[in-house]
Amino acid sequence: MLTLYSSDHRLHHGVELKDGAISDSFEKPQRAETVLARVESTGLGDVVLPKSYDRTSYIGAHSERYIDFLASAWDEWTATGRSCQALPLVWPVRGLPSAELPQTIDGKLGFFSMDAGSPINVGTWTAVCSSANTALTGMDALGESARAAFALCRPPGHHAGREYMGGYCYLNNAAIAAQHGLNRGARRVAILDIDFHHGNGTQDIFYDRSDVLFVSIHGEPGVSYPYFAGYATERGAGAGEGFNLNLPLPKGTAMNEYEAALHHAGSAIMRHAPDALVISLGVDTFEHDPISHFRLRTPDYLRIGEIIAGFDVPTLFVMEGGYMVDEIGINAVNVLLGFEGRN
Ligand code: OKP
Ligand code: ZN
Repeated sequence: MLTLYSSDHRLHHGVELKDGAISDSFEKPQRAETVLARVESTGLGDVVLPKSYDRTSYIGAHSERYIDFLASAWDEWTATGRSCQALPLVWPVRGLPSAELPQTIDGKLGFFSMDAGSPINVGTWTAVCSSANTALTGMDALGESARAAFALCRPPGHHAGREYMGGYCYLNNAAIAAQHGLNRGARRVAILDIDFHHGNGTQDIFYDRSDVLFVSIHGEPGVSYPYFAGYATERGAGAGEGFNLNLPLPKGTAMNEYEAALHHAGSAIMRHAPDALVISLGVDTFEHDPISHFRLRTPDYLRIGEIIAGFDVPTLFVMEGGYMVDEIGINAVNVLLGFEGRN
């Protein structure tokens, strides 16, 4: 399987508000480097650089004004005399009356975010574009008739909505790749999100559309981030009704129950008969993940890959979360090896 990877992800390294104190983000460069090292040591296949794409390739999944905001946020922030990372501090929650776009960067940061989990630094936009381009190049590989490809994206993308960042995410790499597949002739695409956290951003982007089926298996929102999306009752709207499938599972879920959910997801995906399948591949479902609450074990990831291969759809794997840095490489690549029948 071909892997797409750019070291430009290193240009982004952020802070995180953790237990009330500012510290180093769990979402750090070493994550992608550990996965790359495992791709190489297992001989998964060639590793190639992503191509470049212009900003128009991100539109469709995102609005133009959101992309403009991301591209200029660092300059607007530093123009106010600040040199630390940019973080939002105020949000337009229920009950606040204005939907007007603010004119200054402090207002824009809140307007275009769901939480304070996506800091903006000097290299963030370059890294974010390279991550999206990695996913786009992976979709192009499927278009050139590869059976599968692995977009080793960083930063992740699935919490980023049409007009907001959050949860370490800026551009929604999986959604951008899915839209690109449609632009290049796919009639229908499915996205299966197996990150521990609900892919609220991907759901947001395709909620009213029937050409993209979104399926997510995740920790139940009553007790798991992102808390405000991911219930089974969210089934899509308008033309998209029935094309959004949430499969929330309780804390402590292990492979038995997880596997049942994965088969359920598989039936929905095969019914959709997509020309391409995008997997939002998070391995924070691991038993020792520091921020999540499922109990999957290392060999379970081989089985997950094997089950996904059984859906028999050209498949693009897009890297999302996974914060147990020592094991993220082994677990993520196990999914790919399992998919290829190397288990
Ligand atoms: C990103 B991805 C929980 C804090 C949650 C944000 C988590 C973002 C996860 N104690 N902070 O889905 O892996
Ligand atoms: Zn996650």
